[in-house]
Amino acid sequence: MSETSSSGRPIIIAANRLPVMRADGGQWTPSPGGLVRALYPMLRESGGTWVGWTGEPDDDPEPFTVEGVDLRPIPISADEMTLYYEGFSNDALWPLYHDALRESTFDNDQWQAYRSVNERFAAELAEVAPDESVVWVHDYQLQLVPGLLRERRPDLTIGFFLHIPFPPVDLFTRLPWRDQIATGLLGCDLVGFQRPKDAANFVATVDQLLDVAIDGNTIAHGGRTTSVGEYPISIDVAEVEEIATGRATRQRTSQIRARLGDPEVIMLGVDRLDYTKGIGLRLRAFARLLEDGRLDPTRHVMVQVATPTREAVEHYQDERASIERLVGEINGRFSRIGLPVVHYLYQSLPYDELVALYRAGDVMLVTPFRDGMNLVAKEYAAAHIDGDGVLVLSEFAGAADELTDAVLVNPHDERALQDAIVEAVEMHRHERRGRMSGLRDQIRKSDVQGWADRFLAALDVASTTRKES
Ligand code: ADQ
Repeated sequence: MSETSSSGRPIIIAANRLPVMRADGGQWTPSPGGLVRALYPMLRESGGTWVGWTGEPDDDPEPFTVEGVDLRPIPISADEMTLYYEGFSNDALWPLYHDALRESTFDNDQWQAYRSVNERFAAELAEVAPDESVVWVHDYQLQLVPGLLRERRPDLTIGFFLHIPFPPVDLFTRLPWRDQIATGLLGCDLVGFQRPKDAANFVATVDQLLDVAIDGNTIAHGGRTTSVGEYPISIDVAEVEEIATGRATRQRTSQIRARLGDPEVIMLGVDRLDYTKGIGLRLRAFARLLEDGRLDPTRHVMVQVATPTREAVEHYQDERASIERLVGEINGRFSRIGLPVVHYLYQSLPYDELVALYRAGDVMLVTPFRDGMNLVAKEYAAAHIDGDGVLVLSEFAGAADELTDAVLVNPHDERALQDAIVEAVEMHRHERRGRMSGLRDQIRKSDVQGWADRFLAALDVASTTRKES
């Protein structure tokens, strides 16, 4: 880990959510998740701070400390949660940034709430950030924060990382508040994206919309510069491997296989229940393969775990209803008593259980229409310490740039998806092992700690460049 990346300066993280949750006894504990694990030790050592929402509407506790990290809650009301979070963030920006897979709602009240929550974050950051410190802002809910903060605190080094794709110019420019969002991001010294394509889309966007001069990955505007680059995020590989190696996990994996009736091939899907993830698509492909006799319900079963998410947003309610209808239809048609052919869980599972499932999965289906990165694909490869297992991966997931040993597929092409599933199911052991070894080599090269280190090192360079220019 290289705290040198920030030259020993304190780091302040801003994200929609704080990295802690209330345990059963009411005390705060760090939330599970790679991002928290990557950033927490660094914050502890740098005397850092995290600014974010507790996740409870109208919750406004005093600042507090967990394991040496200073936590600064930003209150968000129930109304703001509807307008800023469910509305502008997840019903305007999210679909627009994911290929406009659903129609965005553009509503001025939602925009005003987005702006006012972003202002609240910027005001808190301006107050807590020590002189010359480093502020790292995360994701699409907070795109105005860098600009608002730069106005108040020109001394700060400000970075931003977008976890989701940045759309092509023609989509982004649909946004009625496109200039404000683009200008907000230019408050940064460095804006980081998952893929080169996202960075290129952003550069083309500001070039079209704003008065800027572009030189490679540097954007000059109003007497300052902003650098742009790609920093593909990863997972805590060592942690997944450790869980996967454990005795309890091995036992649980065998138990899962037995409970599923010891089928020849277990196909697995693990996603937030989001319309970008292509869950219905893969279920339909599975059904078609059973119907055509290319798969056999007595030998091939599918497990789909879908995490509840954004349940108040209509597109999500529709997506859930459509997936659940599909699961019912497939099971009604192809299951036997006591042996469903699709096992569907609409639940969030503990990480240990997920890793046991990954290990049980012979074929992992990751088929999003569009995804910033997709960590599930990387977790699957990390969990397969046995060196076996096949990953079927959409070309439209950011992870496809790196995980080239997966069976890559265009999920919009139904026939190609069916063929990719059959290819994975029938793949010879030798080829499976060769591909899995390639996947595992790849993810070991860059874990989430390396990602954070690379971003912060580049941020350091970008802020030095800005100060010298
Ligand atoms: P997400 O869209 O949430 O993230 P993803 O990258 O797949 O998508 O991460 C999901 C995480 O949730 C994984 O770590 C997985 O283990 C966990 N998870 C999934 N289903 C679960 C379940 N049922 N129970 C418990 N945990 C579950 C956004 C972007 C992605 C980008 C990440 C990180 O949309 O493209 O990869 O941020 O930048």
